[in-house]
Amino acid sequence: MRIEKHILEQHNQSLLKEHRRRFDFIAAGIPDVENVVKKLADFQVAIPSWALGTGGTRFGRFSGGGEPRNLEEKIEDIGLLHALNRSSGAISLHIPWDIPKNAAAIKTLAAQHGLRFDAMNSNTFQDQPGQVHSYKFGSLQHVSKATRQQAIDHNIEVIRHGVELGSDSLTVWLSDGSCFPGQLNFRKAFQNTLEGLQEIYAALPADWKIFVEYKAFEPNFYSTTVGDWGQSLLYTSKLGPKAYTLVDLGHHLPNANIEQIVALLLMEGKLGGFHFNDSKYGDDDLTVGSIKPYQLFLIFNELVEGMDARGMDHTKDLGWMIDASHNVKDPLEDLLQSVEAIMLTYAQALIVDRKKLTEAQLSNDTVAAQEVLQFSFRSDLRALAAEARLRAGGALDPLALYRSEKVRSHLIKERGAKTVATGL
Ligand code: PSV
Ligand code: MN
Repeated sequence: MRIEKHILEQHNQSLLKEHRRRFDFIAAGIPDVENVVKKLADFQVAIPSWALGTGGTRFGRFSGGGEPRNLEEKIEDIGLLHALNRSSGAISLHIPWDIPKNAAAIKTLAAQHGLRFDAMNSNTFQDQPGQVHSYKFGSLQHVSKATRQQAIDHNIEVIRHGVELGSDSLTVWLSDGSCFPGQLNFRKAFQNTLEGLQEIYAALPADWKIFVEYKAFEPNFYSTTVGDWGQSLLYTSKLGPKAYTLVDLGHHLPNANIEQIVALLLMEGKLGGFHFNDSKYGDDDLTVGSIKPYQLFLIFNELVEGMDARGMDHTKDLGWMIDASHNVKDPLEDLLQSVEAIMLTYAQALIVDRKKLTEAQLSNDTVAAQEVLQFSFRSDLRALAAEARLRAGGALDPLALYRSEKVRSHLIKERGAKTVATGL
């Protein structure tokens, strides 16, 4: 489904006067507000192809209907999001959930929606029909060379698909690990995994990056072979300059100081990608910013400070992706909320008074440092994000327009109430 241009314009027109009032008010208090709005307009967050269906747990899955039935429909859904918010201009594929049958046609379709292909994701955490060797006891860490080789070959095949689509990075998330003490020799599991990653690394095209994603637990509940940022950094340091660590917000033990992890990885030039979500307990995959918005702000504060310290381009030097999938919301509404939460938090980090913060740090003025950060966090910057969208041709209130256009009902009519998108 597409939203007609005149409908979008009508929507914006109806909200314009109130928007102007809000924007002028907040803009008056922000030095260099134009620069902030431009950065917001340029910032794009990739949507994973598995987030367009309702997620499930082992206890059940409750589809809301109208889920995309194939890759073409997934692209159509992301194109719709992008038309509404102008900030979802990339798609991230999981192979084999979304193997493009005709890569050239898929690339053209995506381009028609203004989308490019972000990082490709391999999958060696599930067995696929007809697969020769099982990943029940791991993939790259496996004690059998044949299983490891199968996992290596799969990753190389994913790179090949990515090259055809114009992607330039591979994200490897391994569920490898163990469920019980004694099950694994930790050193051998690490070395097998490293050797496998080295073979995959060797197959990367010259301009590609590989992201090694870590996760504290699940599906393995005793040890994980890429379990934390230290282990990921060990692999990526040994692999070489094209290897980076990927931080997924949900992959830490409770209360981990993610902002400090981000700061140090950036300092080392080893932060490559980011997966956004939120959680209360573990890898809950809830909407980013819905549970711990202050933590998200502190992380963005380090991201902006750390990227600026290295002269990095916010828009393309890190891979930004949403990685969430839960059980109760309309996935498209959830993604609109997710992108909005990211934009607002990015904006808050952009307006932090760095000079004042440094002064406070250098004079050990803890109170002043907190005041600086919380001033930004408590600023309502929704009008800045809306202005960026407006200038980029998007909707002032994407969610309201999505609802008033009854997008989900149209999708159900078109695709059916019982469709199930590929993914978890
Ligand atoms: C694993 O929990 C993860 O975060 C990885 O990024 C996967 O690719 C994704 O979720 C989907 O399973
Ligand atoms: Mn992830």
